Amino acid sequence: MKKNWWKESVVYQIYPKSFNDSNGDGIGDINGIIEKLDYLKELGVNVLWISPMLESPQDDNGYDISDYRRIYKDYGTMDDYEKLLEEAHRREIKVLMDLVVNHTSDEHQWFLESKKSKDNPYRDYYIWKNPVNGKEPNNWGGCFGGSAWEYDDETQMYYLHLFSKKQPDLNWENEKVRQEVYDMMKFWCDKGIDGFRMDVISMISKDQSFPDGKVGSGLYGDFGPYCVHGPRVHEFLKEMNREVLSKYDIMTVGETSGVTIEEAQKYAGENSGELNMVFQFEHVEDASQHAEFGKWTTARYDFKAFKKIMIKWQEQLQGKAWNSLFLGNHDQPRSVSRFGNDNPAYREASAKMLATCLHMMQGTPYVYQGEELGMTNVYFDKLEDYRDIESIQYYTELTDSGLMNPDYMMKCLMLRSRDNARTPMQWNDSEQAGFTKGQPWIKVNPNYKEINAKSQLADPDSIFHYYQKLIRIRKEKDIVVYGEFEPLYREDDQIFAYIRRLGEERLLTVCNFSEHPAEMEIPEEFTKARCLISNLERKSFEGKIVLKPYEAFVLYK
Ligand code: TEU
Ligand code: CA
Repeated sequence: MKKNWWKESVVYQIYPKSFNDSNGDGIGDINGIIEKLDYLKELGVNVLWISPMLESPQDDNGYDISDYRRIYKDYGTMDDYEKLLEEAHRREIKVLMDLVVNHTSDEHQWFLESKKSKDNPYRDYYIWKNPVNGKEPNNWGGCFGGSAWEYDDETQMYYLHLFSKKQPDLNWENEKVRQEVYDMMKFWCDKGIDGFRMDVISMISKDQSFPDGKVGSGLYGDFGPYCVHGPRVHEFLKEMNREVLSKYDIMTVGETSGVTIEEAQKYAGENSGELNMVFQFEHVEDASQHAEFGKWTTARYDFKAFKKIMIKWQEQLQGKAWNSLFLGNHDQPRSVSRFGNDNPAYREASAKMLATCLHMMQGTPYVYQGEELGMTNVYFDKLEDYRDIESIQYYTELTDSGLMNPDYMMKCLMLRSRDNARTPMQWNDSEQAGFTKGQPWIKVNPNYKEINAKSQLADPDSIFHYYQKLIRIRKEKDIVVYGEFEPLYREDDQIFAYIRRLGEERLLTVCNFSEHPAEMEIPEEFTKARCLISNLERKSFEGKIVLKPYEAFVLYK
């Protein structure tokens, strides 16, 4: 397998609004990130993916960009950003920019022009359609609830927005749009960034017939079959690769929800000439596929289905494409609350177990801010505590329409809202968890007195230090990066175990995903193997053993 620096990296995702506030206005900022670079260096990560920091009205916390060449004022200045790049690079840490080019903000100059008149030079930068029988051009619903079309009085036409109405979709059919995007990407590469995480890049090409979608349990039709992995998406990405990506030594990861194994190979196959890797979402969407209202369910994840999906991606991309490994991000609930157990009795053990399972697989691991501390869901039980546009709009739509009972919907938000991942980083046990000297834009999780970076840095057995060790093992051992993957106990309903092989070397990872003891037998191949890491200080690794709840370890030979 070809060696690449991005295969050997560990990425840390920063959600800048919630990471560290340096000036007391309650909003994280660039100087706040710079202050914490030594912390990140100590953890051992070598790539940062920072969620969008460009000028934006913040309708979707920066995923609505109004100027691609200007830093959002509350985050700092271009000088601050350049200093961040310099300070990160000085510590051998690379920086990925979040590229949001499926849509812009409706306050972007292009859109302000576009909506002025039908013959404005920017008109075709966006997707405008005439009303059909006085109504929306088709029945598509947006990702945040409501119709995907918004009527504009000025020219009496509708524009498409797959996300909020303040996020109009760019028209990638227009060559000028593509050229603008490529020029902007070059601008940032020339500034010295080290790559891109590409927001909903799988949705940039739309079926130009714009047909109605299937209506499920909600009020609107599904645009999926016509906009996700649309007709020209691979053509566009190959063009982007030729024009920009291939000219720099950068890393690219596409956010491609709905991606299948086959599609992933097109986007990120070893020789696809598109991207280095993609995020797949099957393992975090599984419960939703069976629920009536998509992600809005209180159902807990199904371990066996989860394991099956993870194994499938390991086995089927092997030697063909590269995996992105993640259990959480700014759109997902906290991983320890979701896949582990955030009850104080099990939180530490299960957070370490999840990290073990993920970091020893083949692929590039992503750590979402606070995950290295075992930060948990916040479980806000009042709508006014929520800030996320998706949570607020869906709550309103589903309860106003009578489709869902308000108490039940609140329970769904508590488990599934994106805000669970967006409460401030817990730095220490002082007021507001040390995140800000002012009032934070979103409430701090009340458990910050027990869960915070300061106490974990002081404790050699903390989750933080466990992550540090896992990252070190990956750096020291090629087998963790390049070894072949082989699952064990496929059908077991508590244990996730697998072997990695590289030349004569062998690695065994064993994880108990349940809160009950689990029996297993160590494969003979691993007799007298050495333990590299163990979350519950196990001493014996021979023959039949009984794993404790949430126990995990890694053997090496
Ligand atoms: O998310 C894309 C995406 O598919 C989301 O709709 C996701 O399914 C949802 O958040 C799950 O609840 C990206 C960004 O990661 C997200 O933060 C943005 O809101 C979105 O694009 C629009 O830019
Ligand atoms: Ca600030």
